Amino acid sequence: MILDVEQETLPREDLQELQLRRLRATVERCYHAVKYYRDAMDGLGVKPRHIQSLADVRLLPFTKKENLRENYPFGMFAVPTDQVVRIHASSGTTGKPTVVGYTRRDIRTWARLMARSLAAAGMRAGDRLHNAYGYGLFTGGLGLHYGAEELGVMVTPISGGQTQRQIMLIQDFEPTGLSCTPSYALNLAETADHMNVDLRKQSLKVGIFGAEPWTEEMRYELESRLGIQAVDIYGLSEVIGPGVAIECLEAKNGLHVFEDHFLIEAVDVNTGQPIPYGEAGEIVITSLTKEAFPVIRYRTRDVSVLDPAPCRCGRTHVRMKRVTGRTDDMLIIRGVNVFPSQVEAILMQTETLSPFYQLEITREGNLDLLTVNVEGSPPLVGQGQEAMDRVAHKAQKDIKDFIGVTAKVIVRRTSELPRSEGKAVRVIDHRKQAK
Ligand code: DLL
Repeated sequence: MILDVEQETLPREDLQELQLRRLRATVERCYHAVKYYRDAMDGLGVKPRHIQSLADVRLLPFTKKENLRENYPFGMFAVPTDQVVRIHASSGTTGKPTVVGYTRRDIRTWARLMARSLAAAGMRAGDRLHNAYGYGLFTGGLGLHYGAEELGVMVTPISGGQTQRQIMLIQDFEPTGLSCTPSYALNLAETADHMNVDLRKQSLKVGIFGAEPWTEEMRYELESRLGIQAVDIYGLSEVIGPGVAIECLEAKNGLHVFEDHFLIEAVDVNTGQPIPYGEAGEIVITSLTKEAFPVIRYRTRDVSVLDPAPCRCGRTHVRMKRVTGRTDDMLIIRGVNVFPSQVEAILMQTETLSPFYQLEITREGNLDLLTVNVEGSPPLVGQGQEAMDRVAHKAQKDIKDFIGVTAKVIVRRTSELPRSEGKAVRVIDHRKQAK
């Protein structure tokens, strides 16, 4: 059984009709139930009745992370708190977290979206999911969990950590699906190697990886080390959690956005003006069915490209290219913009390097220095320091040639860099810590 398949293959016109109906209802509700939205719309002179077509969404104000923070904790809720049955929150490295709420119906909607996500990844009732996304305020664990149960999949709610034990349980419970961050999947693969367990010979067939940027090179690495097909899943707590978009197993080429529940736009990061299909822009999302925490034109700060071309899987929903990173994760090193994932792609093309890496930024005088720490593969480390330095030098040159940024590459010995249990920390910015 593939759930709600008729929603995913709707002709565009029917889909847009549904979206408009839902958009109008959402705007109406936000205007009357949330002071923030009413004030913001009044400020622009926009009333709910002005929304006559989907393009009219552009009349509406953007919502930014700071607007959610200003209304901490429950000020953005569109229902009384006694109708809220669940809270999640994004970690908030600086100050207070961003709190989001769900009604009973929201939880149901989310579970169905996640069941559809798992179905798109090829999972079916009777399958088994090893769910190593973190449980707690983070939406990953419970999001995947409810979706698995909805689809009829047996789920192991293992969360992150205790990695050796996870390898044992994968052998014993014989899951067909693995869900976790790509960096944790790599940690699992390495731990299995240390335990002399060949994960390729185990039951796993599909990996559902997301919650952080990753590259095609990392996909190849994970697929070959785990003996699986890996698909990319995208979402954010402010919008619902995971369940906003996922790649289909058939094409594994861009993430289908669940457009019956989310209206998606790409805008210019600086001007907020719409960006045409096919060009990179900041993803902006309006929820179409959420009750407790609807969002209007939420600026995700994630950069992607939208592609409306039909997909071989038959879905008509627009696809977004994998997210290379958040605008606020973008490093500007001596005037050159660089996302950590671009560095990842280059490191992973170098066979003698391992996929474990971390970037450090320091300031010397007026200059920002980017240091790329990456572990060598065991055979390279075995050849000694000189060989490691040679590979470092080559990677440094590749980074300069392909990204245009000057970096210092240091090849480290095995296990010198931290292993991820959830979202990997890719950048340590000593400039910020010094402030
Ligand atoms: O990471 C929700 C999630 C859980 C998605 C499990 C997928 C799987 P937050 O903690 O609020 O929510 O972080 C959201 O993570 O704005 C992106 O910057 C980043 N992100 C999420 N998925 C991807 C992805 C969850 N597939 C933020 N590729 C988002 C790149 C991603 N970045």
